[in-house]
Amino acid sequence: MTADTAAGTRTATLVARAERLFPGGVNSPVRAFRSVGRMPLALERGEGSYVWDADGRRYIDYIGAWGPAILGHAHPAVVAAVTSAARNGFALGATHPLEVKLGEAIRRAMPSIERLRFTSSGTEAVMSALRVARAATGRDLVVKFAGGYHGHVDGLLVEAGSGVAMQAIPGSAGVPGAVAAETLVLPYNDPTAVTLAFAEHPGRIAAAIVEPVAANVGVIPPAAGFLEHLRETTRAEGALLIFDEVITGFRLGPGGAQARFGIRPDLTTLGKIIGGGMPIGAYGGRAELMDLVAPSGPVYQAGTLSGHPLSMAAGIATLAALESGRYLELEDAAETLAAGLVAAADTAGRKVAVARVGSLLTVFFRPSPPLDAADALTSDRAAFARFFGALLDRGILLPPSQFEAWFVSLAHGPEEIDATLEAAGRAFRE
Ligand code: KE4
Repeated sequence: MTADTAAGTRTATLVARAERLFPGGVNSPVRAFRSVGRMPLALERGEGSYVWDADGRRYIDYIGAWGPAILGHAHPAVVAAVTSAARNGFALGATHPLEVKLGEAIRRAMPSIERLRFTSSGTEAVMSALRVARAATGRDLVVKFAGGYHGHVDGLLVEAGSGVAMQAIPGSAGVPGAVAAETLVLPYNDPTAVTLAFAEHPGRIAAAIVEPVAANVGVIPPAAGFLEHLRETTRAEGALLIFDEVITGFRLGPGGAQARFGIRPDLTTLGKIIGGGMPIGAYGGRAELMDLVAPSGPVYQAGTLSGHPLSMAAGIATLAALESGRYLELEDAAETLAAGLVAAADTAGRKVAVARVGSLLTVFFRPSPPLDAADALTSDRAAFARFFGALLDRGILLPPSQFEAWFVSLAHGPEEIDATLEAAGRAFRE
């Protein structure tokens, strides 16, 4: 045992070095564990439903790389596919056979995607889909929903403005007021607000972008009729409907949320699972919309590493391992976990609400499941932080925020679910 591998010190040393390198010591804010008041982990290995930190501690993992690891970490078929692709070189700078293979697999699974383009992140996919929508309609305004997270594009880093105009205000430093004002922020699951927004701004709204299942305020399912109303209203008003399926795509089933809820959006953004854990994003939809994109049309969008062969290889192997029967297994595991969490909380006399859609779930520390972001924000974050810490200390790693989804994978078997429920029962009682 060398000096720096005593319990916790290698992690502490790495975190300290990272803090001198990266803002907050991380390359993405949520990894800093700020909202749970614990020192962040440094994870250096994942296999199946387990991850190991820099001091060799093992955790059952529900972060799942924030969605991509639906098969579990380091799935042999995915590792083999990436390894073999790597032997042929990395990015080669022209169309690669693997891009065609993954593109065709996505189109087969999601028929609304007649044409698509790969990017290197979900944010780039969203930025590009918005640009296509504005070009296609000649309009500037975009509707999003409070609590929806669509990556860090300026126009969507906004908060609801006050006043009847509904025009947004910046939600981040560095976002110009004029850019924010091109976005309208509405309450999720509120059809009346959708009708009012279009009535308030006739002929000016290019698109509405929505997470068909909200997962960035914790999991909030669409209320009955909400997505249908959004589809009907955008169509009637000559605006486009963009489904941001970066999380739900290939998570809720092979056809994503659009298949589960029977809604055909005009454009869809994807990410995470389609890259199998490698950098990826994609946007696509109706052919006449996507043919507006350069070089076939006037909408410019580009990317050095778009369609990267190793991301394609990981995505192809992941989707191939996800034939429909596996989704039933996922549903069963997640339902067992959710039901067990409800029972464990009841036994401990804890008032929590467990929201679940497919293999996405959130334990809200509030008495009932939230219907929108405003509801979710009333959750008891301190109680969640204590719960997070109690589970972490028992080797269960949850996403370090009340407002994220737990990602159940095909590698979370009965043993891992039982261990999680055992630890949760003790944590609820603490
Ligand atoms: P990326 O640019 O992070 O690849 O994708 C942005 C994005 C777009 N749309 C939705 C619905 C998303 O959830 C995301 C990113 N998700 C977060 C997790 N809630 C990524 C985690 C992080 O930011 O570190």
